[in-house]
Amino acid sequence: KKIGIFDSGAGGLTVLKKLRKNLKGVEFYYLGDTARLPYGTKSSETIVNYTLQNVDFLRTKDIEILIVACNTASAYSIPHLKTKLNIPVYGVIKAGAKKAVKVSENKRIGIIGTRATILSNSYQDEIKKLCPECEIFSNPAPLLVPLVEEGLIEGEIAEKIVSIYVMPLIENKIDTLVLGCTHYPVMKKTIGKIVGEKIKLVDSATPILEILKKSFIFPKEGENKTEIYVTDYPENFGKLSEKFLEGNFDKIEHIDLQKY
Ligand code: DGN
Repeated sequence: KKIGIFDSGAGGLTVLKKLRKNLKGVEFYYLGDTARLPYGTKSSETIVNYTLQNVDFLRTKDIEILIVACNTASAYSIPHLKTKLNIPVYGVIKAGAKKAVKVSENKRIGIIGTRATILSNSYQDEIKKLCPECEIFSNPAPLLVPLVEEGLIEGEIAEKIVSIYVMPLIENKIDTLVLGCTHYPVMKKTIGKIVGEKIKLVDSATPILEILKKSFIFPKEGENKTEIYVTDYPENFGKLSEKFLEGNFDKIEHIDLQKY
């Protein structure tokens, strides 16, 4: 199977990591649109345009499944992608919302994400569809994306910033916190330290893996192949990828999306 995955930057690597660890015999094509990151502060039109261009590139790799490993792009682009493509398309929001409803016991769910994701109300709508009685508390946490892209994921500064974003949610007695941005799981240790053990963290990677396993038959054996493409300098991204993926990949290359 050939799976295409994209994010605005390194965040989607948290999804790629999970899939690489748990699936066999898959060719992964990852695109990080680093030249145009962040998406989380942009308008819905811009986010949709960027997404469609990213997908035009991934289609040149003959992908059979598309994973939108970016909550911001998932919030605005899934219907556009579904009409444009004749392959299965999975966004991280629906998957994450379903998981949050499943694990929450007190039905008080917190969400952090980029400003665009929170403003789109996508998580809120998906959760309400599945659980009308659920109470939802959300807070945009925009500074976490640059912290992750800079590798500043632990320590005093990271903890302070995480606290500012999650404290208001904790005060509302949530028992589940959705990490509604694929960058955030990289900071899971820090986030876990701030929220404490009682609050369950839901990220985008596990629900996507579960959906794929349910929907397709994957080979039981076979090496995976991973190619990474970025729209800006590959050097830094290569270093980040090694760190985030905890393993090597077959290639990393700069691409110019104008050509696709
Ligand atoms: N990783 C992206 C997400 O899940 O929303 C957003 C990162 C960004 O572009 N700000």
